[in-house]
Amino acid sequence: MTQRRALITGITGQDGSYLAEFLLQRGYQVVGMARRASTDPFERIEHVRGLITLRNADLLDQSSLIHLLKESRPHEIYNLASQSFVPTSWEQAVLTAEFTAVGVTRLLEAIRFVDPSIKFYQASTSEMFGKTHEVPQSERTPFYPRSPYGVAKLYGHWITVNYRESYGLFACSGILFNHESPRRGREFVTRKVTDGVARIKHGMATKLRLGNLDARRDWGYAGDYVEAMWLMLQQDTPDDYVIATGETHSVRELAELAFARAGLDWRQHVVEDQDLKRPAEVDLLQGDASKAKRVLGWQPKVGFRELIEMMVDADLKRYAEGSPAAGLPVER
Ligand code: NAP
Ligand code: F7E
Repeated sequence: MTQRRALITGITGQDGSYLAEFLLQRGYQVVGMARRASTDPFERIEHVRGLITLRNADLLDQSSLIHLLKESRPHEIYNLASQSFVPTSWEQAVLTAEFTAVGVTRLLEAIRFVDPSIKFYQASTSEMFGKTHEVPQSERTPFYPRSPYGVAKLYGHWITVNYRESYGLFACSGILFNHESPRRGREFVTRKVTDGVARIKHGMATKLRLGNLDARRDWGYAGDYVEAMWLMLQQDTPDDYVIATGETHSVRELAELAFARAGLDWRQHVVEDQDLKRPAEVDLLQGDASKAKRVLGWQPKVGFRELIEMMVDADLKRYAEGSPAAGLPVER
């Protein structure tokens, strides 16, 4: 049997690193697409770097994508690359649309041009639900995005559905709710909190500034969610699936739990900062993943408490070991 080949865009990101590990364990040949940078962005994939092939291409550059597909000839493509931080999408709205929205069309066009039998996974998001009045949210819930990021992702979702219906491509859209890990970027709230807890515990800071403490999210573990991406591409027919834990927690609960893990009282350290609040907020997300459970046989394994404690422990360890990356500034 021929060895399966997978191409991952966004290989240097959180999900890219977990998906690369997952596919390597299943015997895949993994090609990772990275954009050229003057500094080394490969910290998250250092441990598998010798086992994968890295190629330069950019979602902004159509011919680089066509060339990459011709050269690597993947059976499956996982499109994880995007500008993924919601606040940046207000500051760089047009660039976000270029990467996160039109970038998906560029990749789908490259598939059509090079090999329409390639199976395609699009990283869609619960941010597409935005201002929703239905709880929990499923594949049937109407979309109402609340940021340029959410709007761009909604385009990516619909163009994936459209290319499936127009050209018969095996194209799936995974509507994933927030998923986190010790490899999460430090600007996202879970990691910002667990990193902040570790700094405070190690005497490097006393306060942690946060925005909206009342926002509620359905937070799962990234390691569990990459399995769902793969399962979608192993079905007989392409479809779209919500991936979530079904539980929702507030940022306040997250802070309470994370500080308590380190023996600290969150109320003595957290400062609510109006400047960190968003122009338009997504107040409450809670997913209904019953379709994925029924059709894919997918189940989340790591619960909220276990996830946050895993992240706090990893950050405490990092600072205790004096890891150089531990000292990087937090952006927000
Ligand atoms: P992440 O850590 O921010 O990684 C994003 C990746 O995209 C990085 O590898 C980045 O490369 C790459 N990228 C950005 N612009 C690019 C471009 N123009 N060309 C090529 N690569 C580019 O994101 P993540 O948390 O792993 O999420 C993976 C995907 O799932 C994203 O599309 C995100 O929007 C989506 N998503 C995430 C969640 C979540 O909770 N994590 C939930 C739903 C959907 P550099 O290293 O060069 O910056
Ligand atoms: O914010 C609130 C903030 O930045 C979560 C991305 O992966 O998941 C992520 O998007 C909530 C929001 O994630 C701070 O207002 C309070 O309500 O961790 P976040 P996000 O915006 O939900 C989705 C599914 C994606 O697709 C995205 O790519 O936390 N919050 N205080 C804060 N958020 C941040 N970042 N920083 C704060 O200080």
